[in-house]
Amino acid sequence: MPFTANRQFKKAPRMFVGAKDMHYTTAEGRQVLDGTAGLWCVNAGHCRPNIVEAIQTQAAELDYAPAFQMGHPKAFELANRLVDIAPKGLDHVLFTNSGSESVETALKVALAYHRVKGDGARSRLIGRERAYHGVNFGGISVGGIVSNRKMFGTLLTGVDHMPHTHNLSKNAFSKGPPEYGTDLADELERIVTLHDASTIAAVIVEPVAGSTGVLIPPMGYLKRLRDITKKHGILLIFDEVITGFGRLGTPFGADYFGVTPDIMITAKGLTNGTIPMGAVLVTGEIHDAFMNGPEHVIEFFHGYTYSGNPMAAAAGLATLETYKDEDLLTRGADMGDYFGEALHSLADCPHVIDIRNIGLVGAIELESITGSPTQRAFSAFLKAYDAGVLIRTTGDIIALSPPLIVDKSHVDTLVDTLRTVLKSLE
Ligand code: PXG
Repeated sequence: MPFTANRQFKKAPRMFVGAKDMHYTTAEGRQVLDGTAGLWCVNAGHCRPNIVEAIQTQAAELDYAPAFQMGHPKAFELANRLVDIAPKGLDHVLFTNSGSESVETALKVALAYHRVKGDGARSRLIGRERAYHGVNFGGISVGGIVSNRKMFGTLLTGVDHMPHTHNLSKNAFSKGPPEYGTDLADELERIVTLHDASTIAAVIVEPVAGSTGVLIPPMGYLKRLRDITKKHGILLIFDEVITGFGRLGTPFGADYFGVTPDIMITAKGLTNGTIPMGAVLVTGEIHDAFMNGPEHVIEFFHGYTYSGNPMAAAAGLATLETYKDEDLLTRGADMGDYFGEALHSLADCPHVIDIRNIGLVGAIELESITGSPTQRAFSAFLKAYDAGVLIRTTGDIIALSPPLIVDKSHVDTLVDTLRTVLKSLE
């Protein structure tokens, strides 16, 4: 099983057999409130009729069309609908089947872009500590999670990392972006000075680091990264696998922070978690740089058997329509305020050393049990599940990211359950 304590799970399996809107049904027939939108992907809630129907209809109409040298209309339609909601300037799309593949695709686009422009010496990639960019080789190379990297050899060469921005001593219990740490963006200048800008292809960051525990960037930090990258001709890549599709109360993290990257990585919420799909959006300038040479020659040697798969495209179209019909891409702004306040009411619970929130994402950081990191939060996860609420934990951090259809009564249930759970922890 992926990222699971296999032996523990198999001794006491936790199985879901059904889902509807905000709830899962367990194999035992219990209802469990989804506090995590599956794995940050079911933004419109579960088994939404329009999405279900679109997938069923597509399965019967056109199951598969070759992705290479052939096409089908829904992939183009979905690309256009994505561009409609994306930050201005990101107007071309490459489809993938996951966040990890989107990351690899984005990194390859960045390297190839400089090369087709005659600037092939720009081959270095800059990531960040505590970043999660999926599990493939490029992603773990620019990523910054030690346990995801240390078993797998030397990874990509020519990669450097900026420091992460998490600082409990200065920023604990911040609401929204914390005040301290904007200057950490200047570490990029130091890295540029070390390697020389002419060797650096791209910088990749999550606008808000999700899976390492909701690390919210300091005010002005991303703007400064944008300024530095622009100044040095370095591409800025936003990995919006989690922050995309309304999670922060804006369509994308780029909108929330008012910073537009050159390349934007998405997945998860693109199809509401139903059919695996990711998308990488690039600027017209990047796209156009590849459009030279004889017309019968492939411009970019990359792609997957299932790129733009008809079932996934149909699911994506129905998902974006649902987001639009229900204003879900901006619903997190108002609901996020209620959610954030409710979450911060847990500040006086035992073991809590930080609570942070942005849009419909929140985290509760717990003090680790000495000599046994992760145990306290994992215990909270199991207790919450028994009490009918699904949360995620990473290290000793509880992460929350309910579907964007969440209402106040769900937030109340989530927070009340967590209060009881936190008070019962050793
Ligand atoms: N980038 C980011 C920012 C992600 O969060 C990926 C890439 C990889 O996506 P795929 O589709 O290849 O898994 C992710 C995935 C968690 C959790 O609970 C987070 C992810 C996946 C599973 C669990 O924090 N993020």
